[in-house]
Amino acid sequence: QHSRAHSVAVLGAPFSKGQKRRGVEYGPKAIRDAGLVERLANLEFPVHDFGDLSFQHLEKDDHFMHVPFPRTVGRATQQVSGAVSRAVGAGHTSVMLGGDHSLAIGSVDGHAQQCPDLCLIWVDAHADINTPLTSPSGNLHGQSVAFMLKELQDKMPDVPGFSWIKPFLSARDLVYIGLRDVDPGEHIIMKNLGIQYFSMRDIDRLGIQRVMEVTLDHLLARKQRPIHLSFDIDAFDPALAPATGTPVNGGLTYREGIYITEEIHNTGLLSAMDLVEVNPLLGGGPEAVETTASLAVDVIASALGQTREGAHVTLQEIPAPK
Ligand code: B3U
Ligand code: MN
Ligand code: MN
Repeated sequence: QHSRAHSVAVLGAPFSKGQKRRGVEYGPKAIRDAGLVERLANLEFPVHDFGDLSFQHLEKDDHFMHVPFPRTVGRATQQVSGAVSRAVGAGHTSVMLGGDHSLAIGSVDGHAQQCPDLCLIWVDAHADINTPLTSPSGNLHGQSVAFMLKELQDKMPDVPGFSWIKPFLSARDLVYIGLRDVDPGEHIIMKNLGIQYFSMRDIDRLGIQRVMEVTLDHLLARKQRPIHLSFDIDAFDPALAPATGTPVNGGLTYREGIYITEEIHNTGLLSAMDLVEVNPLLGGGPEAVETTASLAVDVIASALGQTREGAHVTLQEIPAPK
C-alpha cells in the first residue's frame, strides 16, 4: 500500500521564540541549502515549496509565569496551523521546516483540522510534554504536546496567546521514540496518561525493528488512519546532529533514524511531518551545520519514500543493448 504520486508541500517556519537561543529561525534555510527540494524532485510526486511563513515579534509580550514570549508563540503557532490545514486540505503531504518545536502545536493542530482521526509519532530526545506548571525552563518548545492532549486540559492554565487552540489529541494516539532527557513532571504525565513511549534504553533492549512494529501496531491496529510525524533533529546522537539547541548524548544512530522513517513511509499513511530544531548558529562551524542539515534532508526524503534498496518506479525493465 505504498502511496505514491501524491504531492508534497514544503512550508518554512523561521521561528525561535519557543526557546531562548538564537539561530533556530535559520533552520529552514539550512535545510533548503542542503538540497531538500532537489532531493525530493528525485521521488515520484510534485513538490511545491511554499516558501517561508513570516512571523511578527509582538512588542508587548510579558512573561506568563516563567514562560517567555507566550503571545508571540501563540500567534506563530496559529499561523502555522492555518498554513498546514490549507496544505493538507489541498491534498498535499505537508512538510513543515522549523524553527523550534513549539511550532508543532500549530502543525499538528492544522493537520488535525483536516484529519481529526490522525495519530502522532514524536521522535525526540525530549518529551515536550511539560505544562507551564511542570516546566523547569518555561520554554514553550518543551510544552508542545501538553497543548494538544485532551487528557491534560484541566492541568493547563490559560496561557495568553493560546486561546485559539482546543485540545484535539487523545493520549493513546501518541507514541514517543528516542527519549533520554525527560523531566520529573513529564514522567508523571506520561505514566498517568499511559502514553506509549520508547526511550533510548527501550531501543537498546528491543531493537528499532521491534520498536517500530509495536509503535505502528499501537497506533494502527484498530484502524488505518493518517500519521503525523514530528521529528526533532536532537533525537539523533549529537555526533550526527551537532547543530541543535539541546543536544543529549546517546541518541539515535543514522540507521535507526532512517529505519523509523522508512517504516512510516511503508504504511502509506504519512499525511504531514515536521523537521525541527536545526540551529545553524550552533554545533561549532559550517561543517557541523552541513552534517546536521543534510541529515534532516535524509530524514525527510526517507519519510517520503526514498529507499536504501533503490527504487524502480520509472525504470520498469533492465536496459538491454539493441
Ligand atoms: N525538558 C526541558 C528541556 C527541553 C525540552 N525540549 C528541549 N529541551 N529541546 C524543557 O525545557 O522543557
Ligand atoms: Mn522537541
Ligand atoms: Mn528535543
